Amino acid sequence: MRIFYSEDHRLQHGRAELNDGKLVPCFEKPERAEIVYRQVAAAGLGPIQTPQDLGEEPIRRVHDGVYVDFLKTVWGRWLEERGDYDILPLNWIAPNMRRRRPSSLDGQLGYHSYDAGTPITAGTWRAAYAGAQSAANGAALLASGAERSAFALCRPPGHHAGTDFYGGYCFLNNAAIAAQLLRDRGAARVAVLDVDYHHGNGTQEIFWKRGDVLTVSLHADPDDEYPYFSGYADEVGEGPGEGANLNMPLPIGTDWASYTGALSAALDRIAAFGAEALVVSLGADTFVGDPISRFKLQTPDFLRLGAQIGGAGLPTLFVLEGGYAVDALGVNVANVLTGFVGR
Ligand code: SP5
Ligand code: ZN
Repeated sequence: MRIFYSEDHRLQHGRAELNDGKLVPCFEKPERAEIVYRQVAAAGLGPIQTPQDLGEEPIRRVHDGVYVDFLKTVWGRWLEERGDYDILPLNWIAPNMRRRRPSSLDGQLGYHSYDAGTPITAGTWRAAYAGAQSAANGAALLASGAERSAFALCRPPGHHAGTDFYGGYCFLNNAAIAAQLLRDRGAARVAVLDVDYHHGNGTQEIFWKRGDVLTVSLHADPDDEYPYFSGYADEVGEGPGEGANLNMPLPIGTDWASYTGALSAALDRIAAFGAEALVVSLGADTFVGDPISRFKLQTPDFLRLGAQIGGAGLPTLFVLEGGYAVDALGVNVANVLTGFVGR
């Protein structure tokens, strides 16, 4: 299994996010990718390489150009107008307000975001860009037929980022970029399976009206968990995309015994769809020890999770998403990949 990793992820190191009414140190921090790197190397999972630069085109295939330009330039504008501290938005659009893009910095920050937990720093664009390149490289490798599986060790994560918005620690939707690249390089139908604890609302939004990319997400019930306003079972897609989105909200406290049945149903749907390639949004925040999540998967369960996904028999790209119990994150992620390759 080929692994793609860029050290540029370190350029994203936000100081604080808003949690329980306090600014607390960011859960999404560089140590996450470092420990995953060490564990996949230790597990002998495959050669690890720095991604080739495929440019902005694969990113612009799923993200709005105005949004990409905003991400590239917002730090410079902020530094000049405000100063050298992390950017957090503080104004959003309520119902009956206008979805009109203001010219001001604060207006645009609110327009392009949806939470106060996702700081933009000096290196955010470069880090997110490098992560997107890892995902695009993994997809290109699968599309070439040279490998049946790959792992994009992306940081920051991506599945909460939509066409023109960021949030949930995500700026560029790495999994969506990979799925689109697989489509562009010949796969007629692609499935995205999201096993992160949180609903992959960005991925859902990007492919909402598309019938060629099936999006399936297993996650904590949004009635009681972030992102709250997306991820319900009755969200099925629209137009040509109707029926090509499947949400499986699961109760707080879900353990492997109940998770595996839901995963089996998700994989059945992917098989019925006729996907030629699979992108897995791999969050390990379903782990019992995760500091911000409330599922109960144990470390050996991640081997089972990987093996079950491997049973689908599809060319598969894993893309790293969440997981905040840093000490266990490396082993949990490596276990998924080890289970998948069948060792
Ligand atoms: C990629 C990913 O996993 N993003 C997750 C973003 C979650 N952001 C909201 C976290 C709020 C945690 N609040 C926990 C309260 C515990 N008292
Ligand atoms: Zn998550």
